[in-house]
Amino acid sequence: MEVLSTARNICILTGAGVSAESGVPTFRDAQTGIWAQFRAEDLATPEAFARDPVRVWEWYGWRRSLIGQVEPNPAHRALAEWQSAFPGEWTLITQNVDGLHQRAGSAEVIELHGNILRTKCSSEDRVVEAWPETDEVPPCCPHCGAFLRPDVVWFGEMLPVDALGLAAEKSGSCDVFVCIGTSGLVYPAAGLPSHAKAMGAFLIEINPDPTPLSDLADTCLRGKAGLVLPELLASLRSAQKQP
Ligand code: BJW
Repeated sequence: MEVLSTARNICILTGAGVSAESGVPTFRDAQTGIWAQFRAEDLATPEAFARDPVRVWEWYGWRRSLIGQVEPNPAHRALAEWQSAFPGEWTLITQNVDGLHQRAGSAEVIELHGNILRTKCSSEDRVVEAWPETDEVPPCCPHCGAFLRPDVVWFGEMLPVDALGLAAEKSGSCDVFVCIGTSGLVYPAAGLPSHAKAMGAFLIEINPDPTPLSDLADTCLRGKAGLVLPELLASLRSAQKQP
């Protein structure tokens, strides 16, 4: 694709679809999605944690162990290879909390919704690396005694200010913006593609299914990220070899 071979500044936004082929369920698939089986209001809001911290802590423990058993897939690896070979400015923004981009070798990943593998204090917001062994569920912050919680962004919570600011800045200055495996329903992340487009970027969507972003996109590549991205990378490499 010519626009990608000539781009100087590329910005990528990924969502749960990129990790689907690793075996991590997406959120909104009608059959297998997390929200098809669990209610977000019961598990992914500050109010849910206040009501039932044990349930929320244990549910995240289950998801963390699931993620611990999977591996990055060809989509994660293709993005890491693309980044390391790219001569210009490259930005990878993810809504995913699973750390699979980093495990595949991507650097400086902007995590908009946190990381499920980190834990933070529910009162002071600071990341806590270790806490005394305990039978308490959830365990308590060793500094202030408040419950510990996963370092993810729940509905109704602000996104990390630095990450969102950097994501908005990079989206607004790229030549090409590529949305991969996201339903484009959750804001403010879902506003980044239209921001990029309004600032002049060429918008590409990679997703097997249409989304609200599809009408805005200049090109839609319909297919699984684990197939489309390695093919795209191979065609960019062969275009580079042409005299
Ligand atoms: C494939 C594939 C394959 C499958 N290859 N593709 C403006 C308008 C309307 C509402 C709002 C608004 N602004 C804010 C809101 C409210 C809310 C929101 O957006 N709600 C909407 C759902 C209506 N937003 C918030 O609450 C956010 N906070 C906020 O705005 O704060 C403001 C504030 C101001 C002042 C005071 C306080 C606050 C926070 C949002 C946090 C989202 N959190 C979650 C959970 C993270 C933790 C956890 O994992 O438990 O983040 S929800 C979930 O959705 C998760 C995801 O990151 C996020 C996005 O989902 P994603 O990645 O798009 O996944 P899916 O499943 O939706 O889609 C997968 C796609 O992949 C599909 O399209 C498939 O087709 C595709 N696919 N296989 C490629 N192989």
